[in-house]
Amino acid sequence: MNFYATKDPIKYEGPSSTNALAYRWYNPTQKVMGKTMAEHLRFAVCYWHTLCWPGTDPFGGETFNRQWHHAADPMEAARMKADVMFETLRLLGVDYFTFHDLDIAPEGNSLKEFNSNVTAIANIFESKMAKSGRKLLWGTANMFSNRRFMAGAATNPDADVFAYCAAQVKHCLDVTHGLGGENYVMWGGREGYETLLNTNIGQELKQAGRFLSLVVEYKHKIGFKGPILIEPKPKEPTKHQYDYDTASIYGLLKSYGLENDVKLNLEQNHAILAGHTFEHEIALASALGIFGSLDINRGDYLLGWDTDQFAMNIPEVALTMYEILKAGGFTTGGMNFDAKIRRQSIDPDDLLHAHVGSMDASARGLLIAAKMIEDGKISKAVDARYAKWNEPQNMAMLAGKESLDEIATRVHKSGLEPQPKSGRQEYLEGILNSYI
Ligand code: XUL
Ligand code: CO
Repeated sequence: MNFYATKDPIKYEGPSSTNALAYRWYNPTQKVMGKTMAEHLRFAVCYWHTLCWPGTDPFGGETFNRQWHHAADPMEAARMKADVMFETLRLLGVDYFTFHDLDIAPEGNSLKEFNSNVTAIANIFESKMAKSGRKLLWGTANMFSNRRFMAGAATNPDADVFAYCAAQVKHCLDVTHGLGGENYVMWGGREGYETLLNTNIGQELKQAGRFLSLVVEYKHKIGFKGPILIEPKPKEPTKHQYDYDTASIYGLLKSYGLENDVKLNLEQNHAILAGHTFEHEIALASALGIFGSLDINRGDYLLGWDTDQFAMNIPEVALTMYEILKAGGFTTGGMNFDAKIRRQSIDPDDLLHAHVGSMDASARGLLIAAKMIEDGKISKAVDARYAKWNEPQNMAMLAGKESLDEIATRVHKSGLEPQPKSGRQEYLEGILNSYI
């Protein structure tokens, strides 16, 4: 299918290139701290924004007029989208893609028909993947678009919806497993509520915990090796969403005993909707041992909703990459472009410019973050702040070897008087800017 004006794969041409569709910084084979850029960044193109969204907004209709949105046969449209996805990966030189079941195939008139449509397209993927060497970063089930999910998926007051969701996720996880998917994602867009007047929170949380446990049990049953990833978001579409942020999900995982099987897929725009920075969410997930993967995008700081723009702000991306490197890098995770072009960007090649720009910003961010780590000035300053914790007495205190009254006795005996030290924030911000 002829979709893009660009026909040849986009290449690395270096920072001085004047070609608008060339990588200036993303050089997949370039080594950074012992790994290639491709190994560090593990980019993925997402189906939903790239191929399914027609450019609508709450006040206006379709602007993109993609051919497949006007095909008479929905399976023919699905096959066109599959062709364009693999053409996008080829042109960008990106290894991974991601999808919701509903992105890749039409629902039909029953779950049985939906499952068989999903399987038919997955079979097409399988042969395209074998030919091209492209891979699936993750699959996920769309349990928020159809009206049956209007009051939630697993947390729906109607037990029939819970059971339906179990059947839908089972198939989507089977398909993801069959395609060698490296993770399986669950974003609970409607797992929340609009008003407490019609909601039993305690009951809904029990359902959420049971559903997640069922998915984890099934993952082990079929030998799916990758983690289940929950994607936090505080609101939109629901007013209050249970998977609010890293901290609240950690609490839920602990209470269900699932903290070793489930990790997080963190998204920049969701972090800022929750009142956090992206790097805060990554650093916290890493400290709690539940960091998994990223949906890389950018929210608008003036708007209270999920604008899902392509990440282009290099200093911000550098701070993201710094936390990723400190966390030890990705294992099964990667950087999924859960990002959409603006609805006025109606030329097919705008999709390529968006990905290339954001991949270059990520590569620059990676290089800056590597400098931050290798130079070590920032981490030295942090280590110095905590240095006293390495003294044997204080190590014992932290390890629980002293009781509150024993510590109090010691403090009185020694006449201990804490001496405040500078946090040196502006010094550190200056150091950071020297790397950018
Ligand atoms: C919604 C969102 C989803 C998830 C997958 O805000 O980010 O697209 O990434 O369901
Ligand atoms: Co997302």
